[in-house]
Amino acid sequence: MDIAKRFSQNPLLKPSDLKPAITGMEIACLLNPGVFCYNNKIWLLLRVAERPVQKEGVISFPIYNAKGEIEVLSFDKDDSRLDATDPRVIGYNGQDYLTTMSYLRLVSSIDGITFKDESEFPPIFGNGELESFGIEDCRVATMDDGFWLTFTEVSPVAVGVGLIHTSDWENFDRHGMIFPPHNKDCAIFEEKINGKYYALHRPSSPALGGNYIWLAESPDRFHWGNHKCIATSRKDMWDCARVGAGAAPIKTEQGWLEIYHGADHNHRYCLGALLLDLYDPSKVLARSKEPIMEPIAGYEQTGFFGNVVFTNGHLVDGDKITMYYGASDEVICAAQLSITEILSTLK
Ligand code: MAN
Repeated sequence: MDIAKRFSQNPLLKPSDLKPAITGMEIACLLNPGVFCYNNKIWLLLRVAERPVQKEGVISFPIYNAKGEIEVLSFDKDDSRLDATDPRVIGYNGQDYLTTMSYLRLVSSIDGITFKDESEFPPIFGNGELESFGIEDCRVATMDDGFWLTFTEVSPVAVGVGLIHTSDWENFDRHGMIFPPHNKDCAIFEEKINGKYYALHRPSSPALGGNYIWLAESPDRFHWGNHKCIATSRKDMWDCARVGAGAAPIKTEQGWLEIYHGADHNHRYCLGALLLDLYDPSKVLARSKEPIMEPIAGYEQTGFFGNVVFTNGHLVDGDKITMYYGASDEVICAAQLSITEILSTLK
């Protein structure tokens, strides 16, 4: 059952609301923001996906070249070596590329509804070989020693998880790739458990196994080990093809509550919940049988890549979760959920 109360103002942000940050590009999509509070304001760290304005008969997209400069590649649409069936990915002659280049960008708000561009804060662009196709879907863990950003690094050799630390959103310490390929959807718990840091992450195993949610622990957030698989995809269910963590788990009296995404074989993305033991988060106490949110609004069904609700950021105030999410991989929306109500669906 869908229990998300969508904001009547949705979508809160669409591509035309912002100016492209890369010269000569247009914004194709706004996606999946990280969320945090800073300086008495609510902030979204948006994933912005840009590409050149598309010309008739040609598909063109940006990459970073070896010198770290943006370069545009173009293929004729009728070239038989081209596979452009998925709007997100281009296959050409055995090599995969992305149709857009993603980077991270800050917007802020007083009321959590109207967001304004924060152009005095620099966007975070992909940097170096492992991010030459861009960076995506950043989770922001707010901890007593600053903000810990985990995001997807994309390049021709891999999809993995990168880590950045910042305290002021102007100076960034890049710590490289913390979860090697193929891995994404990494959410760090915002406090230690039994003296250790924990994170959810999503490796993919191409042979045995699949796209499952794992738990890892760390003494310092840079070195991760003791990996355990805690949630697999489930045959014939709404999350039968892949699952992945959303934002940092929410501490409740009954356990750590994690809102995660699951997709089926038609790439329909819904959200569900996991409840993890407070003292041993590798123990799954409960899991949604049915989604708690499904793509049912028009803006969630039609867009750059339709039938998607995808979240990796929220604010919690008592029982109330204000969840920000990407709809149809194109616009930014928000919805409210009650922790008590989510927990009651897990009984
Ligand atoms: C993947 C990621 C997300 C995206 C979904 C739906 O999980 O690339 O960023 O929102 O697919 O396309």
